[in-house]
Amino acid sequence: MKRRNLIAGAAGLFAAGCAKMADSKAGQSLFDLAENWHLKAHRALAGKQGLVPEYTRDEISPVFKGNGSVTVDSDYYRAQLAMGFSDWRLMVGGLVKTPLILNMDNIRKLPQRTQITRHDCVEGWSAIGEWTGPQLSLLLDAAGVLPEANFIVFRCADTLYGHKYYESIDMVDAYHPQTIVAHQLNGEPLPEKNGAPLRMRIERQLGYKHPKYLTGIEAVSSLDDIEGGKGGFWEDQYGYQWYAGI
Ligand SMILES: Nc1nc2c(c(=O)[nH]1)N[C@H]1C(S)=C(S)[C@@H](COP(=O)(O)O)O[C@H]1N2
Ligand SMILES: [Mo]
Repeated sequence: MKRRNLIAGAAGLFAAGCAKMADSKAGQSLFDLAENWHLKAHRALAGKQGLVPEYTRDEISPVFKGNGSVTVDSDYYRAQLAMGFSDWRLMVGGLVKTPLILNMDNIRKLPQRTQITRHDCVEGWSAIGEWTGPQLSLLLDAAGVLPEANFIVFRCADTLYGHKYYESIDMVDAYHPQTIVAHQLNGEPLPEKNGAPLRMRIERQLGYKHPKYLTGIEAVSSLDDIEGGKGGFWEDQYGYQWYAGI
């Protein structure tokens, strides 16, 4: 509850809309009940999860290569890049009580987690990097994920081989303590090739599950109607596994 209070201010400030359900008193108490039940279920899940190994600064790879999209081919992105992403917007929506729109400043002002982890790509390379950003659970709690949400979908700005990049994870990974919305790599703002200005780190999953150029976070009940229906770009186009646990 304390953690909720910590960011309640931020959530109020950036609320993109208001939840109709919360209007009536009866609706509100029902809502609180459902929400608290859901929150407790998520917390119980998070508590059971192990952390992946974290490394020391001297183990950081000298080069963290860019893979897949290494930029975004749009005027909007070029303009954003030129002005240091001061106007970039991250939407948090879908099955949530209060949709949020956050800018980079909002994201940098949230409590941060820094972790030095190993990235493993299915193409056969790995790299160790230090990532910084708020835990995804903070944003989800600020928006108030509704009980019927089963997955979190990540929307990206880039198109790869003619298709929009996107990804999705279950609630266990969404609330995992090492799942963060990263805006820094090795103490610097994210380089363009690594997903500037925002990319997910979902540390118990393979590289393709870490979406770069993040524009939206969406809580959904099912993945069937999202893009190709298999939960991600590689899953839809090339039959990769949706669950890519390491
Ligand atoms: N938006 C977006 N996210 C993406 C990709 C991409 O092409 N577009 N490639 C994925 C793959 S396969 C890997 S291995 C990592 C690469 O991250 P890096 O460029 O920081 O090395 O990003 C993942 N996330
Ligand atoms: Mo990858």
